[in-house]
Amino acid sequence: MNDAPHRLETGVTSDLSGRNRGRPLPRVSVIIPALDEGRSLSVLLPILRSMSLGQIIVADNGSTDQTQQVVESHGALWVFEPRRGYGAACHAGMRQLSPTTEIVVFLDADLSDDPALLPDLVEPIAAGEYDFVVSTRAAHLRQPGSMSLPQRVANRLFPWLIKAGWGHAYRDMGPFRAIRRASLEAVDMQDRAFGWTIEMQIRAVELGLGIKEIPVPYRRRRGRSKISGTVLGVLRAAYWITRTCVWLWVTKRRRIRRGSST
Ligand SMILES: Nc1nc2c(ncn2[C@@H]2O[C@H](COP(=O)(O)OP(=O)(O)O)[C@@H](O)[C@H]2O)c(=O)[nH]1
Ligand SMILES: [Mg+2]
Repeated sequence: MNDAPHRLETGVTSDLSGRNRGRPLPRVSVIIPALDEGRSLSVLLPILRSMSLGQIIVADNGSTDQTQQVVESHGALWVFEPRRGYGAACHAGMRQLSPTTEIVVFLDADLSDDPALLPDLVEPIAAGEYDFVVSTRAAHLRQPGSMSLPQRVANRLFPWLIKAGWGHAYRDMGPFRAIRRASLEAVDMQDRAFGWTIEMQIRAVELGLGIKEIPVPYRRRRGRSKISGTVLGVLRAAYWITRTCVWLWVTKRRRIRRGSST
């Protein structure tokens, strides 16, 4: 705890890199969906390597930059997934999980989230208190410009929809999240596109998982946005998130009619 704090670009400080030092996390594996993120991965991967995680898996849908070389040169596992999409990449990463993995962390490659906070997400699960820990991009910790307008709208609208449809009040849909492996398997993720984060959150509610939200700082991404920073990306994400909500709602109604709970 006396180690020099890790200073974020937001000006917020966190001493978690110090807290983690000397405490390996061999049963924790991190999955990073990445598309042309070689530059940010060259900063992100050494930080993750210093945490002695079980596996660092980077799932790539055909980057044309140095992503593969950067991943391999940092001793992480590069996984190629021919089908485009955030969910397809995360799913490809899940297929590579080692049998010893007990907690799975999902983290974007763009350095918007501070990887030094990983132990904060993992600890409530390791302690047996929760099954699913989601980051909340807290307004007071956000670097100006780190979230686009569509992202800010989505981060109000969709949690409201989840509250209306499933009764659980999430504050956000932060991509940085940790989940017990057994819970992830029970969740049985179906989305292969951009409904991935909301599907996990809704299914976690349906399954009655212990859910915790942790406020985190959020920084302006490095490199070019693939989702919320482009018109096509926003339309695609809005379509898939809405489609996922509708599909889960219909499935839930059918289950209720059949009289089964999950
Ligand atoms: N493998 C893969 N990764 C993707 C895809 N789209 C986005 N990503 C990655 O998913 C993360 C989030 O994407 P990003 O562009 O930051 O979205 P934003 O935060 O909404 O602007 C980043 O690590 C991207 O590289 C995709 O189709 N395939
Ligand atoms: Mg991003």
